[in-house]
This record gives sequence, C-alpha cells and structure tokens, in this order.
Amino acid sequence: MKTYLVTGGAGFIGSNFILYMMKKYGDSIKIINVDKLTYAGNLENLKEVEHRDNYKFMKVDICDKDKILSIFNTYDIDIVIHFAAESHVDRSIKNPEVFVNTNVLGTLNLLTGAKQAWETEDGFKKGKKFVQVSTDEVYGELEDDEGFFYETTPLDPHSPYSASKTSADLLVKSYVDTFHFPANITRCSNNYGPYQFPEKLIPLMINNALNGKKLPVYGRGLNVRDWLYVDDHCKAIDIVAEGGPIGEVYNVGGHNEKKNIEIVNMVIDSLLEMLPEEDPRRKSISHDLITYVEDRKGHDFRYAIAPDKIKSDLGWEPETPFAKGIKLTIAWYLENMDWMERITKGEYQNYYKEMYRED
Ligand code: NAD
Ligand code: TDX
Repeated sequence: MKTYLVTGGAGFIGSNFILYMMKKYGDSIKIINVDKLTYAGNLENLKEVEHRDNYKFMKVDICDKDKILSIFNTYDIDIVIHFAAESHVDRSIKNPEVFVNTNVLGTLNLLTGAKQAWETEDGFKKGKKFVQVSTDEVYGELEDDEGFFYETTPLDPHSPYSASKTSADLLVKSYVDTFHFPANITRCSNNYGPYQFPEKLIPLMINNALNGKKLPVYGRGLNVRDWLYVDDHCKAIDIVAEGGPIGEVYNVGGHNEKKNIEIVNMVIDSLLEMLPEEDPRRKSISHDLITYVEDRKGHDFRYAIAPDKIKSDLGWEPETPFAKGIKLTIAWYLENMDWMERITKGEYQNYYKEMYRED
C-alpha cells in the first residue's frame, strides 16, 4: 500500500486532492495530511474522509524541522505531495517574512526529511517521489496578449509570494541536480472550485455579491489569468507523481484565459441565473456592485500556460470547460453558505477591512 504525505491538505487544493485520491483509490492508499492550520486551513473540508482508517491528520508546522524529520522516521512515506504554503499574493506584499519561512525553509525541511529517509548506498529507494506543487507565477508575467509560459521560460518572479515559490523550486531542482533526488515540479495556473478561501478572486466575488457588497476589481480589471478547475489540477498531480521521470517540470493549465472583469461579470450573471426567482438576495445582485479599486502593487499583467508537455508526455488534458466549472463552483458555494459564513465571521473581517480599506 502506497503511503502519501500530503502537506497543506487542509487548504483549498490540498483538501480537493485528498478527496480526489480517496475517491479514486479507496482503501488501496494511505494518506497522512500534515497541516499547520493557518487561517487558510480548514479541517471541515475533510469531513468526508476523517473517519477512514487509511487517513491520518497531523497538526504540524513544516518549519518545525524536528517534527518533519520524525514523521519521515516514523512512517514509510512513498510519495510527498507538497502543497503547504502561504499562497496569497496580496498578503505577501504586506508581510513577506512568513512566505519565506513556510515556502522556502519549510520546503527545505521536507526535502531534508525525504532525502534522509529515502537514501540508499547507491541512490534512493525505488518508488519514491516528491512533488513540488508550484505556480505559473514563477515565470513572472506576459506583457501583452501574445505568447505562453513554457517549462523553458526563464524564471522571473515579481511578488514576494512568487519569489518564495521560485526559491523553493530552485531548492527542489538543486536536490535533483546534486543527488538525483526523485522529484518533479508542477506549475499550475489559477485554480478555482469548491473550498477556496474567499481572499481569492472567484470566491471573494461570489461571497460579496451574495451579501450585496461591492465587488472590488483591481485597476481596470484587464489583467488576464488562465483558469483551471481544481479537480483537473488534482488529476494532473496524481499523473505526475505516478509517471513523471525524475527532475521533470510540468506546466499545468487549460488554455482558459480570461480578463478579471470577464470573470466578475460571469459570476454575477451565473448567480442571477442560478438563484431561484424568490431568493431575496437576487435584489441586491447587479453589475452596479462592480467597483474599480486601487491596483495591486506590481500586478502581473497576464499568465498563460502552455500545457503541451504534460499532454504529450503523460497524456493529461483538462476535462472541465470553464462554463461548466464556474457553475459547479457557484452551486457548491450556494449549497455551502454555512461553510462560508463560518470562515468569514472572525479574523476575515479584519483582513477584509485592512486589505480593502473599509471602515
Ligand atoms: P491555501 O492557502 O488554500 O492552503 C495552504 C495550506 O497550507 C493551508 O491548509 C495552510 O494551513 C497550510 N500551511 C500554511 N503554512 C503552513 C506551514 N508552515 N506548515 C504546514 N501547513 C501550512 O493554498 P492553495 O490555494 O490550496 O495552494 C496550495 C499550493 O498550490 C500552494 O503551494 C500554492 O502555491 C500552489 N498553487 C496554488 C494555485 C491556486 O490558484 N490556488 C495555483 C498554482 C499553485
Ligand atoms: O479582490 C480582488 N480583486 C481583483 O481584481 C482580488 C482578490 C483579486 N483581483 C485580481 C488580481 C488578479 O489579477 O484577480 C486576479 C486573481 O487574483 P487572486 O485570486 O489573488 O490570484 P493570483 O494573484 O492570480 O494568484 C493565484 O494564482 C496563482 C493564487 O492565489 C496563487 O497561489 C497561485 O500561485
């Protein structure tokens, strides 16, 4: 039985990944979920699997080197899927330090633990794999409507968040180059789907619209992101963990570029289409809620992923068209308003006031 160490499994993509893997493999795998439970971690996401004998949660900070080493000494980990990170660009602009600690030093601790546990006299034990879940933001930005990020595109991060992810990627690369350590790096575009924390564009807009609050669009809303439904990303990670040759990097994306303003308009239109006629929230939802606010500092203009390599080498392709994915996402939030309410009632209020300068 393969044992997975999933870091950051209580976050957005991590919890979707655990649910995806349990559904796909059932009792034939074991998953250990290591998560510090920062503001972004939520065990409620994993209710469906928490009772399972082949699932174990450990509240651990990946910056705690001793704990990380002891996990590798205690359990025979086969595959590490490393999601744990500080993941929000705006927060990194205000407070970069925690991004370096978690994203860079935390990653080094995991590499150290895996290397120690997996090393043999002439290399590494068979069947071991470390997957560094990275981001397209390490490539910087595309300055106009032309071109794509390839795996060969030079690394040129701009925000403290993307600089910390790039540093982590380079550490992983250094372990591959120096020790022939069995790792892959995946670089994905913007994910959307259930369980995403409402600091990110799509859930923030859904939540604000449902509450009749302004929809804060940075700058003129013309920046472009390349959106991927989270399940499609989970599938890609599994395929890379299974079949990616040592050291290979894979871009993961779905050729689904949209301007931010298009996304916000689609959220409003979909909500109006999906909410029942008698729902009182309909009255306050309209395009008039859109408010253009001060732009993000150093706002990358456009991200666009070329996923040719993962398609040709490993046969992965995205399966969820955006029109379907956004409906699935909105339907999930509508059915889980209590999840959103619990998340947004506490510390989130302070975050929102400070970030969006609201009284
Ligand atoms: P998230 O912020 O929703 O979740 C991060 C998780 O990591 C949380 O559960 C949090 O508690 C945990 N965590 C944070 N610091 C920790 C620490 N020191 N020790 C242990 N756990 C810690 O993030 P996400 O959106 O799910 O992203 C997951 C990964 O995917 C990140 O590495 C991110 O860089 C990458 N990524 C995200 C996207 C996206 O669109 N969300 C796109 C590409 C890549
Ligand atoms: O209130 C907002 N208004 C707005 O116009 C927010 C929160 C965002 N935006 C814009 C900024 C971006 O151009 O929307 C776009 C998407 O913003 P985010 O959801 O914050 O995502 P982004 O900055 O693109 O980064 C995301 O994708 C890559 C994830 O947060 C990263 O973890 C991932 O690496």
